[in-house]
Amino acid sequence: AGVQRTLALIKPDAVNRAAEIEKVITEEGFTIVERRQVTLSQADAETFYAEHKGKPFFETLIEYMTSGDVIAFILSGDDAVARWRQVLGPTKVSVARQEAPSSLRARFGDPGNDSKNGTHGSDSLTSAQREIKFFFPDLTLEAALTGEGAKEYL
Ligand code: YYY
Ligand code: MG
Repeated sequence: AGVQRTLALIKPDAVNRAAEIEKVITEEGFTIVERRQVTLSQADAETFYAEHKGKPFFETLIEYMTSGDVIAFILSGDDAVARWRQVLGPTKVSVARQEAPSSLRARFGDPGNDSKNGTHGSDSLTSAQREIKFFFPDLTLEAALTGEGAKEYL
């Protein structure tokens, strides 16, 4: 797939373990191009997760995502979109612990609450472009995707 950029998030409950998660990011060969810690408003969270509006878990998810800061990253690397999803593991922490015990969601998620799975990753290049723009609106999309003018955290 070549070099891609993807949007990674550390969700509220896992922010206190950001150092460990960032270690995994770099050990897995991704470059952190941009990093930003933010508090999402209700409207922000609803926009970010608009595709899930109306689903039974939506309200819980929005409440959770606004319960504390999140840390957003633009990650760069070969086949970054699919490879970051692989590092995350399955959506449900209980499943992740069974099927991918070394995955981030197995390690940093809360198996008691499906919303609290620790980390997020864009599910496609199209989503990555939308999500990068959402968290880093001050970068032009081209800069966000090519790295021109971007900071590198190495
Ligand atoms: O893309 P991914 O994060 O792996 O899962 P999605 O199906 O897009 O769901 C987004 C988000 O919603 C998920 O990370 C946790 C939460 N969630 C939930 O609370 N309960 C579910 N049954 C499914 C998802
Ligand atoms: Mg998703």
